[in-house]
Amino acid sequence: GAGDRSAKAERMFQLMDGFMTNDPMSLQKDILDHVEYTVARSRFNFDDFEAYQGLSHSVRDRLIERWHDTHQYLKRKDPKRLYFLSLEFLMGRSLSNSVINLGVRDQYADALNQLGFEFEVLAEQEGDAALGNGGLARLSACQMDSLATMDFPAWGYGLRYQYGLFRQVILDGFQHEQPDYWLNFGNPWEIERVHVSYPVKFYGAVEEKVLEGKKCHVWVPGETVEAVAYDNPIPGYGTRNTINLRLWAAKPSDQQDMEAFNTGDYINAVINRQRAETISSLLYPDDRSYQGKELRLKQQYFFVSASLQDIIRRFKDSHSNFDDFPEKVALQLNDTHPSLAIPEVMRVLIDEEYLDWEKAWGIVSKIFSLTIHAVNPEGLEKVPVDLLGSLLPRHLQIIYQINFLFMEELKKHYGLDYNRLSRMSIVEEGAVKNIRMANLSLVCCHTVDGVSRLHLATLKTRVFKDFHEFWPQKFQYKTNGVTQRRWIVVSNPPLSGLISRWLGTDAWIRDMDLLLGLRDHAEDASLQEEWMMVRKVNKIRLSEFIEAMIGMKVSPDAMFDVQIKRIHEYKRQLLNILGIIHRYDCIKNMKESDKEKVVPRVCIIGGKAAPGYEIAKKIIKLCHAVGEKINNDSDIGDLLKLVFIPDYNVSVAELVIPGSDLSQHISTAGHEASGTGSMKFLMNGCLLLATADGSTVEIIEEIGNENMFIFGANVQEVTNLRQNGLGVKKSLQFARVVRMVREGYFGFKDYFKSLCDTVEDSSDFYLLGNDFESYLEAQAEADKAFVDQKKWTKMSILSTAGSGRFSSDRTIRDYAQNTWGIEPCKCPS
Ligand code: GPW
Repeated sequence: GAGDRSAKAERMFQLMDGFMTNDPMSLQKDILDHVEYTVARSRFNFDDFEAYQGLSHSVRDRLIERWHDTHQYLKRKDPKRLYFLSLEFLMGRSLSNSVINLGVRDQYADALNQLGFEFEVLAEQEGDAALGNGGLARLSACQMDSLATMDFPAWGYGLRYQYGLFRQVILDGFQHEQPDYWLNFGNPWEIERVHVSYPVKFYGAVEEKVLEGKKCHVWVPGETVEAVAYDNPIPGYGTRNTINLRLWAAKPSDQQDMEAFNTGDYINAVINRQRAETISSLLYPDDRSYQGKELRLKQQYFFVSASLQDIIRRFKDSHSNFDDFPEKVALQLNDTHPSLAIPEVMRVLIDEEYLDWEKAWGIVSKIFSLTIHAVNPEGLEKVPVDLLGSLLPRHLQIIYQINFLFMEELKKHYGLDYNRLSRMSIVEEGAVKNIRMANLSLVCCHTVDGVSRLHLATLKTRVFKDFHEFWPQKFQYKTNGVTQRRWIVVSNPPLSGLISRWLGTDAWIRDMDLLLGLRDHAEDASLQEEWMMVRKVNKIRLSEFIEAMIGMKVSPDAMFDVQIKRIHEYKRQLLNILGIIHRYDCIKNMKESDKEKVVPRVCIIGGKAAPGYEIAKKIIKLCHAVGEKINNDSDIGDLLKLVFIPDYNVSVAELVIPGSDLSQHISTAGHEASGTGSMKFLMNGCLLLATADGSTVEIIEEIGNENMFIFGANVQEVTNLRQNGLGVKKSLQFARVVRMVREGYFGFKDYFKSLCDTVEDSSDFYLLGNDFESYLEAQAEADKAFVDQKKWTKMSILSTAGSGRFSSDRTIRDYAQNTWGIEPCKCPS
């Protein structure tokens, strides 16, 4: 009875004091216990990896404790919750981030020292969780950190891929892909919940029945797969709140293939069952190009269906009808990838909860919001009607009905404006009929967010013009941000310490605007000196990494010039490489006496190309071919080096960013929706060389033009250039460097031909030729500034000082207030 329960709770609270203490003795005992009992190694003999395992299990225990407390508290308070649906989360490593957010880093470091281990060394044992491709996926991870830190009642939902993003291996300068079986050595950061599982249905047919005098739809599936939950605790910084990222894995369902078992084909039936697991087996590695693949659609529905069953079950635990659903549930779609959630909620409410269409629609139209990350129509998802109809027959019916009603509404408003109707229709007519997932989402979501101010402006005037005219109030933007916990505190401890000392507080870790306080000291000689020291330490660390990775020695006195991000034509890594060729050519043709004036540079490029993206792969090869030539040229020596960092990922970024002097964000204006890498560099005091694209426009407003190197055509000029034909203004210098590649100066003449063709006069869609001169000028400005180290350091301090706006805390607060309508709910500590 109730008495029993409160007695039990009382006893729990008494015991609590005995749990999880963080003094060095307890931590050591805890780590050793895990080495002995969890990892099952002898306490007298274990290596770094086993120590890492023991350590991470000890941290995991502390995470679980807070995670339980948070759930318990939220259950009692029952606030409106945010459910963040994303097909990708690029979490990277968890250990350092966890101990820092839990506030026990130093305690663990001491405890380990006494055991003869070093925290940093053990942290290096951890592999990355790479369940995502690039910016979109890392953004989800940063946002989860902010949601937890600011005590928002939020859950993340996604897929637990067995293979994360492929590993990039470079052979003879060519990219090869290798599988990332990241679960090989166990994953202490997840909690397997065998009892939290739901059946997910596919294929089959819809039958119409009359139940209690009402016409009903019954979906009889052709296949059922079980979704099993794996929970990943996400600790907030400076709070007890620890939220949950629930990832689903596919397992065979008990309902699967019963006939085969009954007819005695035991062996084949078992083998067949196992195939269910392929649904969550791999992450699609294509960044922003949509292929109409059935498995991908299955993944989308699988995670959407399981998540919604979970969300609705939780709601029904404490509510007897759906009237309050919109007051308790906000569903956020991270791009259109989870947009099947819309027809799925309609289906569940109508077919399983027996609400009528109007009532169900009334709920659906209040709960969904969407963030769009794409700029172009090519980036928007379309699903062939045949594919959708065979996999999810009932959903196709519902989508058609939504579209029918929407078209009626449009006709009332615009009359029979056929062109407009066909542009706005959810169904795209043509040789292959498609469902436009963006149109479906725009019709059903109460709010649609862009990821920067410029991005929203572009959406309004281009791809979503019609929708914006019809529903202007639906459209907002929330400029992206990144979490300073991972991108300063975890990855750059020396800078973190320096900032706190100079501000006299570490409160900036929860309130980034406080960094503005550094402005007052930007010209202070002693801050500048400390600042340069910290930067030097990080550059030395980076040069050691480069040497260990590819066996090349680089001088930490050179300017480290970095471009790391996915390889894409629009991001213009090719412009960077052509600029490097130009620099090489100049040095090569220089009088010996002039060489003293050259600012030595180490150019660093890193990033993955989608496996099927031929041109991107050629860019990687070109980078290696050029590097081969430059790095072995004795005329050049230390004046110029070109390094390609293989297998770029989150943990590599954590090391490279703090050690960079200059970073490049040089997309053709109008093509980068936001960009978030730039924000990480900015926080770490790295200067930006950039085009006026995406969030850079807003960075300029915070930092000032004079503290950055901005170049190239702006969005308006790009539009004009394309309208008036390209290649109007092409420099001789540009023609020369392209010719060098074309004529085989770096070898592989035939192979690079198609790459050169992409920037040839009339086909230079991304305007490399047009922007080249201005790019070189910006680079020359950077050289000039670097010579004056005092000036450079001031610019660097001002970069960090002005980066506060680009914390994901600011983004999330804005979403909470203006899109989701949720409030913090702080678990007492
Ligand atoms: F296709 N982004 C991404 F445009 O990483 F939707 N993957 C993607 O598939 C797409 C976008 C999409 C990136 C944007 O390119 C970048 O500008 C933005 O900062 C990031 O998403 C986070 O919003």
